[in-house]
Amino acid sequence: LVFSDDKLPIAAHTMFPKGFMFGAATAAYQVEGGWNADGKGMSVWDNYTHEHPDFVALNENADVSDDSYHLYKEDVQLLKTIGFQVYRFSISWPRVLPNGRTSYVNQAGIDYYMNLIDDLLANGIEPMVTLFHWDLPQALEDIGGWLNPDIAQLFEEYADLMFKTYGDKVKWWITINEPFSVVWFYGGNSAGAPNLNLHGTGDYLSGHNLLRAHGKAYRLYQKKYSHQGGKLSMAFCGPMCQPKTDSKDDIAAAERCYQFSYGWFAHPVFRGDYPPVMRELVDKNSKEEGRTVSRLPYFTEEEIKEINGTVDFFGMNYYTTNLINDGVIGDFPSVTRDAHYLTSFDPSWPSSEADWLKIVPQGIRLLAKKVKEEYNNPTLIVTENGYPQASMDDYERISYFESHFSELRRAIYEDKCNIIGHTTWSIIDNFEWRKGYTNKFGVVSVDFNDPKRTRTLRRSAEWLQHYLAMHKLIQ
Ligand code: BGP
Repeated sequence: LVFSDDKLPIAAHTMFPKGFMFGAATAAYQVEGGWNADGKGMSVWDNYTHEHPDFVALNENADVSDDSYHLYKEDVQLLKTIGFQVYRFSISWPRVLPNGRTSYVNQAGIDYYMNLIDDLLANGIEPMVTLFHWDLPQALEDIGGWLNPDIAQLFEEYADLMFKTYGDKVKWWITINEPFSVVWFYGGNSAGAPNLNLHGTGDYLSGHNLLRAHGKAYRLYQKKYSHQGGKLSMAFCGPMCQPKTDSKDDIAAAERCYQFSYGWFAHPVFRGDYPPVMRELVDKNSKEEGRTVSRLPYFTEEEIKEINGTVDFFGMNYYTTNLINDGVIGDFPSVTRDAHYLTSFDPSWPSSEADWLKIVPQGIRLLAKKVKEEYNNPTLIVTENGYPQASMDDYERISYFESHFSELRRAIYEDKCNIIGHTTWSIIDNFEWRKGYTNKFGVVSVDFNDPKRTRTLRRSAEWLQHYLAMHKLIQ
């Protein structure tokens, strides 16, 4: 595309503002493979998929996956070809610290990420690094994982090493990816490893320690590494919670749904404690169950000081919207029982190849607006957003991006949300957790039957290439 500035083919307001960053995202366990290469330790996902192969669709695991451990240079070239400016990837904690602890460092793992970062920078792509995207070292799961309060300090020590090693090159850090997903791996809806079923207790306890870990890592960065000038956040998640009807009860239920997902983690880091409605309901239910202590732990004064004000931007993962109404299923303790809401989909929302992902573009705008109102218009980056479609002619994915970009621009121009970037999930097809390789989120397809894991651009990659070229013209 060669347009000179004064011949921009489309009106400026149909584009994103100057400086808006486009990128793509992946996570270590989902793309790297090399599960035991060069001294890497075992993660909970390695362990769980080996011990329970039927946990994942078609009994797959990510032992090899995209083999990005060996083929990362191909990924970087793909990012460059499409025109992405940012690559959000995660570090595998057990690849750099096989036992989870800094007492033994795997130099080959350290080198791998250094090479990846250097290759990105050499190609003009900015790294955005997630420290924990679900592949906890098995050695730490063996001592209780996120249920063990000691994990906060172990995470801080791991983060310290990462900031020290990569911090002069990495300016964007995400401590924890989707803490609201992680809690289900302990609280039980069989979503992921270690797949514990501690309903209504393990979820709150793991969430508590995730927040403590994040707080410690943030404070450490402030104290020791602020000269590096980086920005830190979490990648928060949930569906957009839309009231099913206009009734007062459903509106309140949708609000509870938000506070028990995004709010669970965002409220503490922006405001210093759990959302009041969460505190109130879990305390009340715990009492009614005859417990002397609440299932939702309390932060100490010191922890509140440590956690309050520990995000430099809001990392927002948005895929879809749920309809929410007031109601409850079951009578045993659980998060959804505490939150007292039921979910459904509007039958008019088109479905994707993943049953949980309905296409609701306006949800991304409504969610951004909600975040603006809740936390005083923070800087916001859409850290994940994407669509599963296997076809090489993936026009539905193009339409998904087109419509979501359009709603995001409305959030920026009309609602005045401070949104500065978007990273697509994902650059390549990868191991989608329990769905294995059956859901394909890549704008680039990968042939998993081919030992070379050949990567081929889909139509959506070509569309993005043009879109991003256009975006660059106004920079
Ligand atoms: C997000 C995760 C990603 C990615 C994505 C797609 O929740 O952060 O790692 O996997 O969901 O969804 P799924 O893998 O469930 O199909």
